[in-house]
Amino acid sequence: MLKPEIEDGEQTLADPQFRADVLEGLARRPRAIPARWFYDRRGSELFEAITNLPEYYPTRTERAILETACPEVADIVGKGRAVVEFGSGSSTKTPILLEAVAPSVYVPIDISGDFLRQSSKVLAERFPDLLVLPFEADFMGPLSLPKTIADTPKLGFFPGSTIGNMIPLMAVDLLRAMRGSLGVGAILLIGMDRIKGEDMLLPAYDDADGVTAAFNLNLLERINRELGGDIPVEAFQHKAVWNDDRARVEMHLEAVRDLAFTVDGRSFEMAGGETIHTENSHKYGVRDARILLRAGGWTPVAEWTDPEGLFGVYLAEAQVERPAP
Ligand code: AVI
Repeated sequence: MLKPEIEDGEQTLADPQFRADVLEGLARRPRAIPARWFYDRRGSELFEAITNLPEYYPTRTERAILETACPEVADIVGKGRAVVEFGSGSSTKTPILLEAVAPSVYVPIDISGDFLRQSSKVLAERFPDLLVLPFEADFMGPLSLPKTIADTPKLGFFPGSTIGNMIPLMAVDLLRAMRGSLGVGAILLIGMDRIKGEDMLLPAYDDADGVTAAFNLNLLERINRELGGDIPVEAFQHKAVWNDDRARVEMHLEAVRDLAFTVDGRSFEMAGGETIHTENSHKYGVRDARILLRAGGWTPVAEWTDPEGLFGVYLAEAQVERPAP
């Protein structure tokens, strides 16, 4: 049993952006709340549990690919780069890369300062000779990286297919922003989950033990706790669907009956069967991934997959732009 972050009855000070996103998202049609709000302490623990589920193939598959790919990455990019990881979290994949490319500096970027300091400490202990410079920031916006690494060639690292949680418009914006932060000549190592059959995709987002359901429903519990809501959580069910047109798995919270609730003093009504859209997880075929990278200003230079072709890891370079043929 995972321990809840805050005991029942205790209320925390809400992030104003969380309040705004929830109130606006519940009022609009279709209703939708950004997936970034899943990750309070409990949500992060549940996500960690998801990554170990038998149905959730992406984490173990990408880790296995990186074991093979990282020594080859080192051959291509050389040693001594500054590794900049976007949304470092508590990744178990980072040591695989650090072992292989022997960076001079490691810069993990994360919006959650606590999490960042904790995971940086663990890494610094494991790599005592490595300079670790944690950087607390929202990597979706423009970044000015520490001056210490201004003249060091950069290797960006963005594993986990987190790019898939953005609609393509935002994904391209992010790739361009990364290019701007890391500069021309930088290299990016990025993971993207591939398109595959629903028989494999849907269980990955709707597991038999209900961990993903708990992860999704925790958003409602967080709203109740932090925004003074009275949403009847038991009247919602987790739903995962494959949207073939957009090549993405969508997660929704579906009202199982007509219901009414308040959040932050605002009243909402939902009919039975209506949903709140909570996450998109886009999947990219090999060519889709290459086009996405190029649209974001990155030229693919190498790629790896697993024997079943479930997941893709791509190495791309921020080359000088050549807009016309
Ligand atoms: C973090 N992200 C890449 C996960 C995914 O697969 O889209 C989040 C997740 N949602 C449900 N399960 C996992």
